[in-house]
Amino acid sequence: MTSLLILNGPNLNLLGTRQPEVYGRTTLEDVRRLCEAEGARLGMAIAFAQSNHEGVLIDAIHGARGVHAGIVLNAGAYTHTSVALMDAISSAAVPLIEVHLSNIHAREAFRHKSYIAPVALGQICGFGAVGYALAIQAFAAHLGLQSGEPAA
Ligand code: CA2
Repeated sequence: MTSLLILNGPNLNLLGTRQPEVYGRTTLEDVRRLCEAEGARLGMAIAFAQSNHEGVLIDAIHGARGVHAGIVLNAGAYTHTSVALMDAISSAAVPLIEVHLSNIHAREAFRHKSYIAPVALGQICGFGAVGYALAIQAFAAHLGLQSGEPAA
């Protein structure tokens, strides 16, 4: 079965517990369940991980090669700083979709820069946890999988 890795970066373990005005009340466990449900609907296995450590995220990206058909990455604040993550994505050569809960382009200027975007298939931001489901749908289309829904 086609498999996707959903990878979450620093502080996202706190989702739903702090700053609900920015990130909502959905927890990371809720996001995991949403991703697993969307994967099941579209016929894809979902692996889900979170780390606060840049090197652990890099190892996960390297380890995805030959194991997962794609990666959905919310790199958190490393998005705006990490050339190392960008290089890992380039060298692993596993298709990747960048996701953010918030609309990073409507926030502080330092969040407008993404080191991930140039090496990603695309970026989804501003739709909260739904963005993860949209990224899984985008992978289903990109990989040429059936939606599971009867044609209209
Ligand atoms: O909007 C996103 O998904 C972000 O990746 C979230 C990052 C932020 O640095 C990016 O600019 C945009 C922050 C993740 C921290 O998550 C928290 C969640 C709840 C409480 C505190 C932090």
